[in-house]
Amino acid sequence: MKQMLQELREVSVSAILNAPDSDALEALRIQYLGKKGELTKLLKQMGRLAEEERPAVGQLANQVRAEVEDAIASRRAALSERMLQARLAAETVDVTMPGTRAAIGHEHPMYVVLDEIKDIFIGMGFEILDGPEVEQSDYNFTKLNTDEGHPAREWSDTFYLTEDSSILLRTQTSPMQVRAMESKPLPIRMVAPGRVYRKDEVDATHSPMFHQIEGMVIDKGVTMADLKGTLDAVMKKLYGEDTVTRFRPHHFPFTEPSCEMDVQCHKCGGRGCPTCKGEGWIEILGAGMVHPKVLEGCGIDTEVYSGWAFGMGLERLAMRRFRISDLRLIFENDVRFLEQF
Ligand code: 2U9
Repeated sequence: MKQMLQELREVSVSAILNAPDSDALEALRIQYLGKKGELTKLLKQMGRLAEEERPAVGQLANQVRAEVEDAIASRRAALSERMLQARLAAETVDVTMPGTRAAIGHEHPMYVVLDEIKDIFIGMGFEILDGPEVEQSDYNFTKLNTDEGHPAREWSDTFYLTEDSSILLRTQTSPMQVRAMESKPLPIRMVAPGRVYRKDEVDATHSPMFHQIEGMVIDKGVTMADLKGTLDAVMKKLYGEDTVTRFRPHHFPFTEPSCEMDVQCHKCGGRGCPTCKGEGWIEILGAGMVHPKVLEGCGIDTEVYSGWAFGMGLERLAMRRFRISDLRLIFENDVRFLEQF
């Protein structure tokens, strides 16, 4: 019996330690330790032994069982470690392999120009504000000294969202200046870029949605000289230090006095050429001193404070800068077009 147990120990431990995989190992466990296993069978025969032999054989049998169990545990650990290593080797990612690049498009030329303008104003101490494209008529028109009956408020020109004309798609980013005056402490130096909407038929120079950048300064003792000096400095930063500007009188409901600013044609130096359509000057923006009625409507004391504001269309600026002839190209977002800038 002792010899059989020792033989079983040798044969089983060697088979277990050489089991090729976990299935084979499990089969061996059942073969030796299972209910009908070889060790179990041997133990059942213990009854046939002489009384005095039983303790020693029993002890040996327990020792064999423990050794077989240890062998199984150690082989199981070795096999699972080997499996882990095999998986790690098989699933390794070679980070030095060239990847497949995702098509990420191209920055839009209009945003190239917008970013430059924003940087210039930030450098001058202005903050950039963002606001809703769905607005109240009050903020889009009334508070900007554009009362009911004004042609800009016509249903044919503006996208109204309610029958009573109280909610609309903003036609200018000016409501942001009103909101700033109502909510921010003075002084204010701000620019508001964003989308605006007007009922226009699409052609080479018109679109029902376009972009503006507007700006405003409110402080003590602000005059038209600040307006001219600041906008002239912005144009020199944008178009080069030799840029020449001029201001012409104009009319806007929300500014008084109002003006338009031109830059001298860089192509002909003001003599007149096809680029400036023979004018010598190219119109860039509208501006003016914020109308006292607008200031008062926002609760600002016009005895103490004054301000200036400007507005310009971004598409036109980008078209001029990159010599884009048709506005529709700006909105098509064809990557073959965008990649040229
Ligand atoms: C407040 C007070 C004054 C904003 C201004 C213009 C002149 C202007 C046009 C340029 C081309 C619109 O995109 S465009 O069609 N804008 O000429 N905008 S002054 O003046 C303001 C704004 C807000 C409270």
